[in-house]
Amino acid sequence: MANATGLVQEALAGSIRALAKLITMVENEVPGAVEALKQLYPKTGHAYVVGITGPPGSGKSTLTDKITKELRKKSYTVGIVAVDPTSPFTGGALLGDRLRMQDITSDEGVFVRSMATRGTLGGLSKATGDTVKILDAFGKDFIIIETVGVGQDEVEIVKTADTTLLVSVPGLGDDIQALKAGIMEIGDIFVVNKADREGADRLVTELNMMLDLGPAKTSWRPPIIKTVATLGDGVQELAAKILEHRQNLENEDGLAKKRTERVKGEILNLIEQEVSRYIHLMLSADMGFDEVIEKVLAREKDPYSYVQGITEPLARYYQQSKKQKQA
Ligand SMILES: Nc1nc2c(ncn2[C@@H]2O[C@H](COP(=O)(O)OP(=O)(O)OP(=O)(O)O)[C@@H](O)[C@H]2O)c(=O)[nH]1
Ligand SMILES: [Mg+2]
Repeated sequence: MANATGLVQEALAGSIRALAKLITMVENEVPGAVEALKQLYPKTGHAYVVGITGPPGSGKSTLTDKITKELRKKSYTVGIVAVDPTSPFTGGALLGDRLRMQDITSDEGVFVRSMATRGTLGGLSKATGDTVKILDAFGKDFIIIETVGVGQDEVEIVKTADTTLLVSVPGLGDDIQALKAGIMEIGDIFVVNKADREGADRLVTELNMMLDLGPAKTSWRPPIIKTVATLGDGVQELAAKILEHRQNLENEDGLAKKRTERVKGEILNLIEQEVSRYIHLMLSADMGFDEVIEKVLAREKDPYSYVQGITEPLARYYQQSKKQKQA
């Protein structure tokens, strides 16, 4: 706890070392992490967050590297969070990403951090969200979250993003199938990477057909951009589309709406987490829980009354607030 304030001050003054330490703190959920986040929170809200998701090996890191270079040309600073929900270690993923992002890691306007599974995916998405906040407070103009996969779980991670890029590549066959499984709607921009391979145009056509089938919710029709990330082909156009999407969101109030929803979700999540944390603390502390189980088993107690006893303060708080509101 003691050094949270010190680290926050150092980070806000520009210390990369303090920044990295703060991220490790939230990742490990050590005491003091929440204190640090509390202090950093007022400084957040400036960064624009871009999510990049797609199948393993589709070129997300290579794209991230190239997009970052485009943003740097415009003098934007960039934070990168590479999330790998499938890997229990950061080691391998980290090394690979470092190799692919070699020149940007030596650029002081860029900060790269890799994260891998720590316990639950829920924990990972929380750590990612917290890391984004720290990078935001640190002053990064853009934050790119790279995450592998096209499943519902990864969608959680991507929810932190203002603009989401869905990467696909020709020749995967089941790629379109995976996209159908309910994640098409999270894509603001579709990237067909490895366009040097056969089948890129067919994939573009297929994606277009699927977009036609989907509901047209807003004025933004997700564009489909072909890229060859390794050569940088199409990346300039892709970066321009990201900025265009941002402009569109700002014009249509979409950004404000997105951020309102995000804050709402965040508060609800925090409440749930805290309540569940205390319940588990209570149950693991020696508070006669075993005895309660015995009594419930013996039908001397019913589980409902026991739970009501525990949640009593919350119920009281609710009743009080309701009365105050009515008065
Ligand atoms: N031919 C071709 N190869 C590419 C292209 N983009 C990336 N690659 C190669 O594809 C491989 C995977 O690229 P990455 O950028 O690591 O892909 P990723 O999606 O980040 O991979 P994971 O993070 O492991 O899921 C590397 O060997 C890249 O050099 C491309 O446009 N064309
Ligand atoms: Mg990668």
